[in-house]
Amino acid sequence: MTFSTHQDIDPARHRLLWDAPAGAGPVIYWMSREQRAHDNWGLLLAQQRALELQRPVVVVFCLTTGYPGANLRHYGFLIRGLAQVQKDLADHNIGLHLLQGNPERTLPAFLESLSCALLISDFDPLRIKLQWRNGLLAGSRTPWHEVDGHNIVPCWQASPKREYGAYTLRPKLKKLLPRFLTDFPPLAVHPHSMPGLPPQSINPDTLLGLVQDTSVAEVTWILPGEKSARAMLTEFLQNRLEHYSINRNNPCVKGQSDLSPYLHFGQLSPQRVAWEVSHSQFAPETTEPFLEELIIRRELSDNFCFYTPDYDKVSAFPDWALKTHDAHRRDTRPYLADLAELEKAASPDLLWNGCQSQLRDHGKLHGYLRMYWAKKILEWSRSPEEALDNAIYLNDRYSLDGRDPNGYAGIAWSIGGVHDRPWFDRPVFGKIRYMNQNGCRKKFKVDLFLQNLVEKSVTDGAGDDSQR
Ligand code: FAD
Ligand code: FO1
Repeated sequence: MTFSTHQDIDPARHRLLWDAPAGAGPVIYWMSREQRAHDNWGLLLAQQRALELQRPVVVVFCLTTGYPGANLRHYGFLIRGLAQVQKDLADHNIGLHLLQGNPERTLPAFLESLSCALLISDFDPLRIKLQWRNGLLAGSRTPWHEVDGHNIVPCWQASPKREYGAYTLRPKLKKLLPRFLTDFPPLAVHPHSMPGLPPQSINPDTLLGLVQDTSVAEVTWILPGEKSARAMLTEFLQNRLEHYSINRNNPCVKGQSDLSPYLHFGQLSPQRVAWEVSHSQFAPETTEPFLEELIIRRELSDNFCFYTPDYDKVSAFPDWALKTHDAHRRDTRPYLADLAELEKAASPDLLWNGCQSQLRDHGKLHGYLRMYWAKKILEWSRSPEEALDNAIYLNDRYSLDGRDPNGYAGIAWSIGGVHDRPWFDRPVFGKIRYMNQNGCRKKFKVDLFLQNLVEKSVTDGAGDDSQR
């Protein structure tokens, strides 16, 4: 297989973080957000540079078993997916090396020991990733490029500032999409082998034994890894894309793609999804609603986190939302929930309890209900601060796709009016957009949703590891 020429990787997809003379060893790709062998701009750039320099490519992943908010459910998905990436990369003569521990502690010695020629890493706007990156940059001796393999239009190219909403980001993305929404070149079998670094073999069961928080079980309805992700995409294109706009807001129907866990762990490229959808048999009117979510809404979330360092704090809310929250701090709440009650799905609201059960047992709450779930937490909390903390805690702990810019933006939208506008003033919510159960009853059959949930928990085996 021949490798495509340099111009295949648009230089605007990456940026130089640190300049220094190249070492004599391999090009190293530090995989983190993009956990896949294919359709991965970071890995493709590493291979391109290694071919120019006639060097091996080494991939390294730093596994921190105490990643904030993560537990067995998430590590199971991550580690089982990574084991598949390792095998796939081995078939391309590229080793994936796992370092256990915080990258700031483990990565410098690894780079040094191999005389790294050039380091390539994944862009990620989340705080922990910036801490890792900035900590490492302080002592860096290696030339280092960062690649945005998650956004179709690289986050820093799309906009130089925090956007007000989808309506301000959309035209900017649409202008740049013809340039960036391309197909990917294939990953080649790498011609230069890495001497002196014995191949590793990831054993998921051994590694999962190291996970600190084992209190939330893995789920079995979705299989981890790049192959399963592609199979889910194919199934969505064949069976569900056509009716997405009608079905997506109905939690009684399987109308969404269910791709978010794969996208969160980087087991599937959003650009691959967008490419396949826009080259499907369906007319633009059919595919547009899905692409609006996948591209505009998702990239708006990265824009929010990238330009808002306090993206998970009330201080990230717009001024009008801060003012309206202050004006309603003393309003009487219809019910005051504490975190333990919420976590147990023991509120007086059966629909909310159903949402929380789906999140807790299934590991993914339907998209429409996520808004209802978060807005009720606001209504029942002593303050917007408490509401935000509890919603983020529960989402990150139970959702397979949690700990993601989409989650921080979605919760900030629901509780703090981020990317939204002021609505009519009402108790507790102030001018934050209101939602209640009557609204849900107009949209879908609430009782059927609750009944399906009970039946599903019997047949699903959610949390039952014996089915793996
Ligand atoms: P589909 O409807 O099939 O959409 C395909 C993809 O488009 C999604 O995987 C996602 O990448 C993107 N997308 C869809 N809706 C949105 C949206 N509103 N904002 C940004 N991107 C979107 N998404 C997460 O990935 N992780 C989270 O933790 C998360 N938490 C949320 C919390 C709240 C309170 C709210 C209101 C939304 C949250 N979302 C989150 C956004 C959205 O609900 C999910 O992305 C979607 O339901 C995932 O299911 P799917 O892949 O089947 O979606
Ligand atoms: N990224 C890493 O580089 N190392 C980890 O050990 C790690 C653990 C982890 C656990 C749960 C989770 O949801 C994400 C985790 N990530 C880890 C990061 C992840 O791959 C994504 O980059 C971000 O969460 C999305 O921005």
